[in-house]
Amino acid sequence: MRITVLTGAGISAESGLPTFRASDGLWEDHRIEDVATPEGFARDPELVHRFYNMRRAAASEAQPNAAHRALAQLQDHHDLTLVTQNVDALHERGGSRDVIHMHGALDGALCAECDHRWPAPAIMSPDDRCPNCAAPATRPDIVWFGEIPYHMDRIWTALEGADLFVAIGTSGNVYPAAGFAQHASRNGVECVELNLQTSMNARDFDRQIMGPASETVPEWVATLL
Ligand code: BV8
Repeated sequence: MRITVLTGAGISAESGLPTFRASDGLWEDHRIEDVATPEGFARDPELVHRFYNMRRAAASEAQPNAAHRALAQLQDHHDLTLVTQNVDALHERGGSRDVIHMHGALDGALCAECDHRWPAPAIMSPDDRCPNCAAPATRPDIVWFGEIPYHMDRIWTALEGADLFVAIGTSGNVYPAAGFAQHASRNGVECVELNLQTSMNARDFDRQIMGPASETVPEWVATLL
């Protein structure tokens, strides 16, 4: 069976990584929409690097949970395309391969000047110079609000060609990810949502399975093995 899965912050919540909604979209009294933007970075690169340095440290300490591991098991038995909005590496550390990070990853660094990419150091600062062109223009390789998500062509194709689309632990607030269920549904794909609370786009799904991901994902995967 061809399955396309989209995960959000909810799948990493039980690994100790706070979701965006849990903090009411705030970080150190800044709206995340203000920090996670090119404008925010241009305005205060030190603040934005601090935001990602803190999240990179938290993500490297966190452990994958039963939900991450269950998706890795699913990949051994079905034609799975795993798309994540998350910037942590818990899917990979839980055993998943070929994970599509549509919003980038904390482990990646990018040069805003020459587009060079390299593994991010634990701590990044505005003074760092690009290892390729030496410009002081390094940034986390993260897709900010107002920027184009990565791998969209591959994602649209995976949504259209799936037998089943499943969204796990995402609030359906942010586009284009929030539109994936509608896109799949329009292509005749069955859509299921696994969530702790009802999402903004719940009506786009044929079915909801409510509960914590560490319970609902292994149970759902078990029905497919
Ligand atoms: C783009 C990286 C053009 C950064 C992120 C007005 C209307 C509509 C859209 C817009 C608009 N104005 C602007 C836009 C576009 C904008 C957007 O959607 N804004 C929103 C705020 C309205 N989008 C963009 O700018 C995107 N780019 O549109 O480009 C384009 C369009 C189409 C095609 C090509 C190009 C780029 C957005 C990317 C921003 N970067 N992340 C970082 O991490 O710092 S977004 C970030 O927030 C996440 O990646 C995720 O995408 C998003 C929401 O997070 P969730 O993962 O859903 O987490 P959340 O906290 O919201 O919810 C947690 C969920 O988990 C809840 O449902 C909860 O119930 C559940 N949960 C909690 N615990 C558990 C659980 N579930 C299970 N078990 C548990 N234990």
